[in-house]
Amino acid sequence: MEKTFAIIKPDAVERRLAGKILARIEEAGFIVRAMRLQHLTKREAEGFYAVHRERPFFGELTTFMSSGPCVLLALEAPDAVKRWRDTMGATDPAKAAAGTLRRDFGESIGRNATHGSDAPETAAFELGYFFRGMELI
Ligand code: FUP
Repeated sequence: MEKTFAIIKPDAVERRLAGKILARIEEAGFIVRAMRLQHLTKREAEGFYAVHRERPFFGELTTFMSSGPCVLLALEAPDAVKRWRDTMGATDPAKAAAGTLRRDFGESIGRNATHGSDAPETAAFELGYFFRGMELI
């Protein structure tokens, strides 16, 4: 079993899609191991996305991610990192495959409903950024 880190982003929580997305997560075979609703501060969003700080969309991204509450999740499944990326689909909802969460629920490349770690090392950093060890046993 592997763990990955996921976010139901502010655009989806605001549109009351968190329940539908959680149902899709469970139907896709993931076990929810930790979960919390949290309205990130701008600084917390900047720390989370620090790898993107030189990108032109960094300001917009961190303003959006701190614009309302998110659902923070630790998901477990065999090959969870890749499986969750496949379940979400491509970053841009217009390019995401049919049946993926971003295709079904994303509004734009920025407001794309969900986040998922892109590699096991990233998942370790991101899980540790938001959850304490005791929450993940
Ligand atoms: P992903 O791993 O699919 O979330 O995509 P990236 O790591 O490339 O980008 C992180 C987030 O930045 C995306 F979820 C949305 C945002 N983004 C933009 O707003 N504009 C872009 O051109 C690229 C990404």
